[in-house]
Amino acid sequence: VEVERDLRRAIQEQEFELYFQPKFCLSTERLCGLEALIRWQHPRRGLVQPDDFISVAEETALIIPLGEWVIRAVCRQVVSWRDQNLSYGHRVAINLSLLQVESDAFVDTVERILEETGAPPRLIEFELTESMVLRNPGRSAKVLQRLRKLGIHLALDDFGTGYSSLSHLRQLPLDTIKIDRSFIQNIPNSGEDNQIVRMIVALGKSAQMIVVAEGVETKLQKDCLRALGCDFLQGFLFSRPVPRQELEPLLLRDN
Ligand code: G
Ligand code: G
Ligand code: MN
Ligand code: NA
Repeated sequence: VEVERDLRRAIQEQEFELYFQPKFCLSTERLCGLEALIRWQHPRRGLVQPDDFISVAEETALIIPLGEWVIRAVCRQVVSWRDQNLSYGHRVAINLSLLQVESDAFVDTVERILEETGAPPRLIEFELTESMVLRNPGRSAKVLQRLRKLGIHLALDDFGTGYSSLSHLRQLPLDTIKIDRSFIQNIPNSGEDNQIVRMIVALGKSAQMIVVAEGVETKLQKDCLRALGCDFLQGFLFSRPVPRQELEPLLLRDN
């Protein structure tokens, strides 16, 4: 209850900030996209990580206004980078919660934010998890199709940790799959995990999807992923999530 009140106040006071984690393209060896990750700049507690407040926001439905703030902030940021000639063309991924996707107003809200900010939809990506889309596959497919029609890219996050059947996956209009970091952790030493990654890459390729590896921390993992045919990687090896001020020099260098 305490946290809920605090969170409600923080949404009003706009105490949140976006960090950005770059993605790296294995073929061009360049930065090729970003994931937006929310942080709470708390007046007393300092920087609070999402694991410490997203679940409360979900339980209290505050994720609806908070999630809307994230989408609007990313859209504004994309436009601001374009106007500064910084990083025009790097897509920014936004994590969604189940409650957002299940709310009736979601797609309309997204459409309104795109219009209001003038952000090009092709520079926006939504990340959803398997459990989110499989709870109600029929309905999810409809929501995802509407989003995709707007021109937004769609990614399946933490892939491999859920129970997606291939037939369900094929019915969803996805552009990208992100291999969960638990499968990346022990490559190249674990033959079993190498095989799993190889299978996910093959699955993604067969559906013309971009395959991203998450949680890449070592050069050995990177080389292994390149050999396995993965497209992009994301992880501490290339960059941690960083605030805008630290990101912009990287974008400039990349331009
Ligand atoms: O940034 P970090 O790696 O600590 O993120 C921890 C978790 O919080 C991740 O699972 C991430 O998906 C989630 N998360 C980060 N930002 C957001 C957000 O804006 N919305 C939602 N729903 N989840 C987020
Ligand atoms: O669930 P999701 O994939 O959205 O979570 C993103 C989270 O993963 C963020 O909290 C981010 O800080 C974390 N992360 C990003 N790269 C790495 C990495 O290389 N290693 C580890 N352990 N965590 C990472
Ligand atoms: Mn994510
Ligand atoms: Na993930």
